[in-house]
Amino acid sequence: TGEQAYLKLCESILNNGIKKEDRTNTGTYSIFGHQMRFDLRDGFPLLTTKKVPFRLVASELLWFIKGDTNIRYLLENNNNIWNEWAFEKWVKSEKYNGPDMDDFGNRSQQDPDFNEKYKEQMSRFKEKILHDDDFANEFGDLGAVYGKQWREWETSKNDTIDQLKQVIESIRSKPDSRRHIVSAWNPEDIPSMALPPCHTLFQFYVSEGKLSCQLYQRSADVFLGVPFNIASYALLTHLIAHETNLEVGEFVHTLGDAHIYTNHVEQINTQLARVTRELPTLKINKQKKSIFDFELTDVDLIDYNPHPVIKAPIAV
Ligand code: DHF
Ligand code: TMP
Repeated sequence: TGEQAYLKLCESILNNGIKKEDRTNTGTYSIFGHQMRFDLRDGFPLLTTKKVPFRLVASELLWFIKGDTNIRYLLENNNNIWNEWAFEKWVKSEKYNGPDMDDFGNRSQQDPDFNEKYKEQMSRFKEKILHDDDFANEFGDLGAVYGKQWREWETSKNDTIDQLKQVIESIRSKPDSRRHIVSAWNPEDIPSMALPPCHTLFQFYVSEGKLSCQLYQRSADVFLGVPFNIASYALLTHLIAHETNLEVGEFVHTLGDAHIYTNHVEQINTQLARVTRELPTLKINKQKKSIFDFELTDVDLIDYNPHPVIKAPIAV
C-alpha cells in the first residue's frame, strides 16, 4: 500500500541517505529522486502510523484553491503551519523594533529564555495579523506563492492565467490530453516568495474514467511536509474528479531532494516501529459541484483511527 511505500522511503533514507548540510543549518540525511504510488481507491492516504491533522491539510488546500497567499485566512481557521515564514519577513523588516529575532528557528530550539521571547513576539504577530488590516496586508502575505501562481499567473501582456480553472476545463473537454499541467514554479516571481514552491508542478491523467495525478516535489521534508503533501494532492484529486464526473485513480508522488532532518530521526524510528492501520474514507458534500465553492465543512474524514501524534521541530 501507499503507506508502506512511505515507510520504505523513510527506511531507505535512514539506510542510504547521504549526510548533507542545508539552508536551515539543521543537517539532513538525503537521497535524490524517488517515486511513490498511492491507489486512491484503497482509501484516503492519510498516514495511520502517526496522527496527521486532516483539518490543517484541508484548510491549506482550500486556501491555495481560493488563490489566497495571506496567512490571515489560515489563522482564522486555527492553522499555524505557515506562521514562521510570514513572521520571518516581519522581524527582518524596518518596522519591527522588538527584541532581536535573528535565526529564531534554531535559537528557539536551543535557548529556553530566547524561546519565551520568541513565543511572545509570535503571539503578538498573530494578533496583529488577525485584527489589524493594514498590518495583515503588509506582513501576512507570503508573496507570489502557490495560490497566486495557480489562479493568477501574471503574463508579459499584463493579464493573468487561471491555471487551475484551465486544467479542469481541459480535463473535461480533452481527457486524453497529455498537457493537463499546473506549475507553481515561476522563475520571475521566486525572489518575492517567502519560500520557493516545494510542490512545484503537477499533471493529471485520465484513463478508463479515472483521474490520476502526479506531483513533482523538488524538496521533501519527509517527516513533517510529505504526509501533508500526500493528503493535500489526494484531496485535490478527489475534488477535481468530483467536478469532472470521474472516479479517482492514483496519486503518483515524485520527489527530488528527499530528506530526513537529523532532529527527526528519533521520531521516524518511533513511527517505523508502528503497524499500519485501515485507511480512512473521504466524504465530500456532493451538493457542491465546483471546487471553487468548497468550504472546510464540505469535506470530512471518517474512520480515521491513527496512532498518536509524534511531535517534531520544524526547520525554518
Ligand atoms: N519547512 C520545512 N522545513 N519543512 C516543511 O515541511 C515545511 N512545510 C511548510 C512550510 N515550510 C516548511 C508548509 N507545510 C507542518 C506541516 C506542513 C507544513 C508546515 C508545517 C507541521 O508543523 N506539521 C505538524 C503539526 C503542526 C500543527 O499541529 O500545528 C505535524 O506534526 O504534522
Ligand atoms: P528549501 O527551500 O531549502 O528546499 O526548504 C524547504 C523545506 O520545506 C524542505 O525541507 C522541504 C520542506 N517542505 C516540504 O517538504 N513540503 C512542503 O509543502 C513545503 C512548503 C516545504
